[in-house]
Amino acid sequence: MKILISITAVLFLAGCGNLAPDQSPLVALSVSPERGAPPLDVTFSVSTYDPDGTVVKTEIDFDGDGVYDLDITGDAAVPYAYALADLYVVTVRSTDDDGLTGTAIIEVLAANSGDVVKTLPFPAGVTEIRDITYDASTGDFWALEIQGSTPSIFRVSRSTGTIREVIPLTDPIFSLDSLNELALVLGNFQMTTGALASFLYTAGPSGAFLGGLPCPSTPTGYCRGLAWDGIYLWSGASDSTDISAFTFAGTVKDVVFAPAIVEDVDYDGTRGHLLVTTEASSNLYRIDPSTGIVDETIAVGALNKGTWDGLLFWFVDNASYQLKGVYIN
Ligand SMILES: [Ca+2]
Ligand SMILES: [Ca+2]
Ligand SMILES: [Ca+2]
Repeated sequence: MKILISITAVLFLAGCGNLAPDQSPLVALSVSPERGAPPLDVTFSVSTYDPDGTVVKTEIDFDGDGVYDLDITGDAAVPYAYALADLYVVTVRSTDDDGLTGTAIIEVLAANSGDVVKTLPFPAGVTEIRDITYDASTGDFWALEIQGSTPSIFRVSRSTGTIREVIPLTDPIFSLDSLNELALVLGNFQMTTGALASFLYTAGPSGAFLGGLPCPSTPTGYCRGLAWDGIYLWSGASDSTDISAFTFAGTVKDVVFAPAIVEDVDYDGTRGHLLVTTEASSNLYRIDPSTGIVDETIAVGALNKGTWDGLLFWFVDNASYQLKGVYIN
């Protein structure tokens, strides 16, 4: 269970006597269960404490709209029911006898496998995103964009969809082929090209071209999808249902088979599984790379390139100019 505790008080050392400033209340918040199918009954556990006074008010916003929905008296177990599928941000705020506040925030996910629970609009001016990849170090996405013949990679906020950073791919080699897939690998960007050359390209953090190699997952076609499992790159093929694991030297180490020609491949590091979309269906497949078995088939609807963020599978919807986060149980 995730417990978030906010500490907004400023603590002066003992001995400062009455020079110590007023201290804010502390709030501890947990929820059980954190996720499940709607209608979802949960119980929040709230506990508050004011180091130098008393907590006079505690209130809870169940749905993240900024409006507090309920006043709580003292420490409490608060039941609540979420009827609709969504990713809810819950805030508890306590106020002390000096009028200072402390807050704690927690997320509750009410969803069935396959539900789109979050959408983000494309940033202004962006009309096509080729692929996105999640960056756990920042909690943001990297997106590959082509405007005319000028490709760029940009970092976009997972919470708002706004652009935080743009990396132009100015080396002429990037404009020669159709860049398609994007993966973040050890601080560099790994991309595949389209039908022309079937290469994998590497760009450094500044966008400089660092090298390339022929797509190892197919001798005659091109790479479809690209994922990094911490040791190997995984990619599908345009001319078979193979999904191959290979090294940067191009040595294929393993092959599993998708249900159809692959659209995209990503890696769920929590379960150690591949997440695969295909051209032929609107399903998302969870494949165990050690056995090649499809462990789960999730009907999602229109799918395209995407990425896994540890909770949701996000895919690019170039028809509606949105990034869509799908819950997978
Ligand atoms: Ca206080
Ligand atoms: Ca509310
Ligand atoms: Ca992808």
